[in-house]
Amino acid sequence: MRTLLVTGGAGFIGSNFVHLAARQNPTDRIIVLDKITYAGNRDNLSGLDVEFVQGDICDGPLVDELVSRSDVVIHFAAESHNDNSLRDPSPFVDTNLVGTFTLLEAIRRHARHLHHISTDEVFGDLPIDSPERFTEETPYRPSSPYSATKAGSDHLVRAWVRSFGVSATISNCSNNYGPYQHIEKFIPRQITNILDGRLPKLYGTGEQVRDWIHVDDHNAAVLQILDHGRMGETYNIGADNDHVNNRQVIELICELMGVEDYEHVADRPGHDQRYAMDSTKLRRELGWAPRYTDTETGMRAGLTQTIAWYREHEQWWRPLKQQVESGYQERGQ
Ligand code: NAD
Ligand code: TDX
Repeated sequence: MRTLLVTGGAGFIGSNFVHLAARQNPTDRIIVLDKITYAGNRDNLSGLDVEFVQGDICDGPLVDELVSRSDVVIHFAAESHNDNSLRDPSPFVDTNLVGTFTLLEAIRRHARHLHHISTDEVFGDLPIDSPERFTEETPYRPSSPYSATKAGSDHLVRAWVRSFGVSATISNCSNNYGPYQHIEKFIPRQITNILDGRLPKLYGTGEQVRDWIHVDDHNAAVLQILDHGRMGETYNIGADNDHVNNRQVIELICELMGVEDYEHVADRPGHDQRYAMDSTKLRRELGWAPRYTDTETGMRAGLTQTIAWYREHEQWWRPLKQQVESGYQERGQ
């Protein structure tokens, strides 16, 4: 029996992880540490037998006490939205850098294991038509305040491994979609726009490519790495969806929801063009494979399930909708 400390476990990916981990390993104890920022929701964990602590990963004494009672820390907590980081980078520096540093120091003191959740965005972007993919060896070249602070947090983890012998693994995953994703993000924003009678909003021409992966596939990989990953190693996670651009995703959502129109809105400044992950290492070493694979089968199935979830959980997203859209409207998006 292990005790898992899950930071950011009331957010999108973290709460899906807690649901999956509780199902897969019912004897594990789970503690969730979450500040409940605008992106967190305690109800995402309702019905689960977890210890929930509302608090900040930058709070040294609190983090120390929780780490001392845990065997493994799975670190999801972050400020996660690029558009917000362009408006105000300050909480990104606090949570993503100072928060990760605070956790690492507690993990070092108590000799626990850390799994750090990171992103493909640390590698920067590729040209739209490039056949290349990011590997674990690709040099870091982050573009936005969000991705720069995530890159910094990865560097901190590797430095603590090398300098202090901390036990840690890192995973860098591509864009996730699925239930409980905040409606500021691309896919749930468009689904809830349609449910709310608004037009879906595509930034610029929509040629940009994101390597979409269903959140359960991401979290299944994290569980594999926790159980079988090699100490100090990094694993890329991706589902080979790097042939689908934003325009095609919005058109697929429209098709699945029975509408035709969407509108082009102001582009994101410094918009990353293409992300594409090479997850060969994870597949070869740990035998992981995504269940939701290419556009025609996997992504269509994943989006259908996600659309149904937002349809059935209007009470979850409705209170957020007006404020999120007003914020975008102010920026012409
Ligand atoms: P999210 O914004 O939905 O959730 C973040 C959670 O962290 C929220 O519950 C929030 O309350 C909590 N939090 C924020 N600041 C905190 C703090 N100082 N102390 C404690 N809790 C705090 O984010 P997400 O999309 O679920 O992303 C989770 C992780 O996965 C992040 O590290 C992100 O960088 C990474 N990631 C996300 C994606 C994606 O597509 N969403 C892809 C790859 C990696
Ligand atoms: O309304 C929109 N219209 C639109 O065209 C929004 C919100 C986004 N977009 C575009 C911008 C991106 O090219 O869709 C793409 C996806 O946008 P986001 O959902 O904001 O994701 P992205 O910026 O790619 O970052 C995501 O993936 C990597 C997560 O938010 C990060 O946390 C993760 O690290």
